[in-house]
Amino acid sequence: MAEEAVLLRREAAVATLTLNRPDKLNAMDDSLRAGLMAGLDAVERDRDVRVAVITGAGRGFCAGGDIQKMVELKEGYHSAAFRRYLDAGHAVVRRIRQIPKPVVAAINGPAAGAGMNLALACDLRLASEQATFTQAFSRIGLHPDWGGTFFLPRLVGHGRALEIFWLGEPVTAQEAQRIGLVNFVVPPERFAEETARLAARLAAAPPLPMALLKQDLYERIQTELERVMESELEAQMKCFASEDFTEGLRAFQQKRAPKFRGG
Ligand code: T3D
Repeated sequence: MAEEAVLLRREAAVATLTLNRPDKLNAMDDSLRAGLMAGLDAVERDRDVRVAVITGAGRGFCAGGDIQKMVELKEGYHSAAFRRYLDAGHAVVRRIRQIPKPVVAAINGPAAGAGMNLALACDLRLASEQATFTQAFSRIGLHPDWGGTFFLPRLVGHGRALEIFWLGEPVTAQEAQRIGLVNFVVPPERFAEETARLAARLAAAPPLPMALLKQDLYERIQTELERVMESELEAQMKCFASEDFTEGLRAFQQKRAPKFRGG
């Protein structure tokens, strides 16, 4: 039987969703997106679960959209298929924000592209010192998605956000904490223990005010998030059709620097 793309484990009131494509640093594909949605649905349905934790198997958290999958989409060039693919990612973001329980990103290693924005969509972020955060989109000729253009400037300010988006350089865990991108950074050997400790603290809190606070804070900005995700989608459709995106994908696969010509 095929290994599940997202593992769901429940311990006391904490549900852990583990992204499980470790050989690809948990790069996002259809099975992983669907697994995340199913896991989040289960978290919402189960009255005994009070906290969800999203983490990655192996040495990565999530390397963003699967490059091979994007090559296939680009070769077939179906804009409707690409729109569905992007919509499915944005549905995960929406789900995380709407679940009336805390959702914690426990970032064990590299988080890149949509993987970084998945972490930003969560309510709190705890990172291992081995984690890195990369808005890798510009490196392959794409626009940020998964709500990244909404979340990142709100956390770190517009100037820093543009630097991170445009240069596409990895931000270390320590720097991420310094600029407000993550709440907690812990040494790798204490990562599991500290994740469990944070989740247990949240699980012990009174569920009703926790839920009402999340709803209250996010309701005020939900319309803006929706508007931003729609404009991300339109921008991404344009980038998807570009020659520079073809070059970005090719360069990643050939492990060389891309040469963008503006086409
Ligand atoms: O829902 C949606 O999916 C929407 C669409 C989203 C669009 C995006 O997310 S665009 C951004 C896509 N992601 C990237 O461009 C990031 C690509 N990866 C990296 O830049 C680096 O791998 C990392 C910074 C994440 C980590 O670097 P490092 O040095 O620790 O690892 P590595 O050696 O680069 O990668 C290890 C393996 O994972 C490697 O395979 P190999 O050579 O050992 O066979 C590499 O090809 C593979 N891998 C890494 N990222 C991806 C990937 N395979 C497929 N897709 C990836 N995104």
